[in-house]
Amino acid sequence: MTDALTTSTPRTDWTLDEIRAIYYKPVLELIVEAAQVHKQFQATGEVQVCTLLSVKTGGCPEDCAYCPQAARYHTDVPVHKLLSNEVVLQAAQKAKDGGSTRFCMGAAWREVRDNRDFDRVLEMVEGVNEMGLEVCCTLGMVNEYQAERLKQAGLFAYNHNLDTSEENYNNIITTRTYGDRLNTIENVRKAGISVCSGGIIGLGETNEDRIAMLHVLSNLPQHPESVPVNALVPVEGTPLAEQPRVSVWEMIRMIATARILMPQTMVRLSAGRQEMTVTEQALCFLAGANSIFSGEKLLTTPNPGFADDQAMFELLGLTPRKSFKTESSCGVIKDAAAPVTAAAE
Ligand code: SAM
Ligand code: DTB
Ligand code: SF4
Repeated sequence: MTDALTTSTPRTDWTLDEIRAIYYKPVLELIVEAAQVHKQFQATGEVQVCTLLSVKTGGCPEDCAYCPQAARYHTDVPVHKLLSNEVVLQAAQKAKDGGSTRFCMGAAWREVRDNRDFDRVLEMVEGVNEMGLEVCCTLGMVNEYQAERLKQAGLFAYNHNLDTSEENYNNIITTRTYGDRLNTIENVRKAGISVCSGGIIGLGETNEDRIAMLHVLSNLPQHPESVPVNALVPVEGTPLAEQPRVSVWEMIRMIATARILMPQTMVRLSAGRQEMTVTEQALCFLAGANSIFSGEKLLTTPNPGFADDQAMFELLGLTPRKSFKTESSCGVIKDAAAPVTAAAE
């Protein structure tokens, strides 16, 4: 096995056994190893701050068992049509003022359609981009042409999660396939947009499912530039409402393993922070997480606000990562607006 510490090009040929050997290490040993990889490939102490906004909420035709926005489940999430450009830009400004450098717009869509709503989202992308924020979207499936239009409008990153393993996928979502997901990721990659793809733990999956998902992510032709690790936020009315919360040690294991497998990727400690103490989050940063969502809401559920996160950064000696830094050696994202990270130098 090639040691992640001695390679400069990220490996995309990890075997399941190699991943198992990392994932099942004694947790403190795993944290130390991930911290070493982190120190070598990333600017330690630097954390990217992203903010989410749900631009179109609820009423989604899909059956994702975790999701409060699926029309078929009876949750308290109010349905809302596409927000106006003005409201979105105001929210983006607020995020920027709060110290966020990436603004991610989410829509409860199965897929992008070539209609007026998409044209309006493209305008939002242009507007947010002009504000100097890294603009990201998560709109469901996209084809090559739509990905290209998003790129032209100035989209920096696109989020489309694998969510879980291929084996577990049908227990969670039946209205689209794993292949559909991979296809969208490929379309985004082809358009030259930064790929953000990760998953959720706490869905009732096994450790083997988590390992299998990390196997797919780390063996994509190019690693995603960012990998969000979400802890399920169980929402009343969804089929997974009664799932027990995952322990922080499980988050740490996922984060550390992702860090070792994908050294140059931003690993995002995503949903689930609201329930975590600062000490627990510190362990996640130590294990290689270097990105968070900040702002009082994720898409529909509560999340720590800017002031809380600022206090946490001060306490832990963390600094927010600047906008438009090179995220990896993949060469997709090139922007000289700010110096590159120590890791990429
Ligand atoms: N509709 C689009 C899609 O499914 O790609 C974009 C929005 S969707 C809400 C984005 C991601 O949020 C999902 O893929 C899932 O990983 C995550 N997510 C949704 N509900 C969640 C929950 N209750 N807990 C944790 N993560 C969740
Ligand atoms: C991601 O991986 N997590 C974010 C973002 N990408 C779009 C979404 C989390 C959603 C949590 C449930 C909610 O707030 O609705
Ligand atoms: Fe719809 Fe996305 Fe929620 Fe699935 S995760 S139900 S596609 S909004």
